Amino acid sequence: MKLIVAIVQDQDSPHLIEDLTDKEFRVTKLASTGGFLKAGNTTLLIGVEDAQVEDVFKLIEDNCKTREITTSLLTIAMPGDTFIPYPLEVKVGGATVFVLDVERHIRV
Ligand code: 2BA
Repeated sequence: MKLIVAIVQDQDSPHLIEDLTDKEFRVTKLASTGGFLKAGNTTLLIGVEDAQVEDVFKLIEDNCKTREITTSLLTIAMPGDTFIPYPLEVKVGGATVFVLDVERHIRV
């Protein structure tokens, strides 16, 4: 068995969760925050049999889009202790996915 940890953009998570549950996958949604942008994203925990991992990957690929985000994280120091925001373009991936081996799974 594998545990798929998928970090996806908030906009993509409702459709992805719907497709996963339609296909009878079990999924847990966690509200998370990206360390770099400090913006909200969604982390999904999906426990599946080994043979189902590719099916889940396909649903993630179908639902998660890469987007260009403009942020003002960068600031430029100006004379007189003034800082002006500088726009920074960041490409946020469709999804960041980790696949972990599950040693034991119990449902009681
Ligand atoms: P954030 O950390 O907010 O990162 C958002 C996007 O900013 C990243 O998109 C990447 O394009 C850029 N970025 C991140 N760190 C950077 C840095 N040190 N320098 C320059 N640009 C940087 P993605 O790579 O698609 O990541 C989207 C979100 O997935 C991340 O949000 C984070 O929450 C998670 N993530 C990505 N890689 C991860 C990893 N190795 N471990 C844990 N979480 C990860």
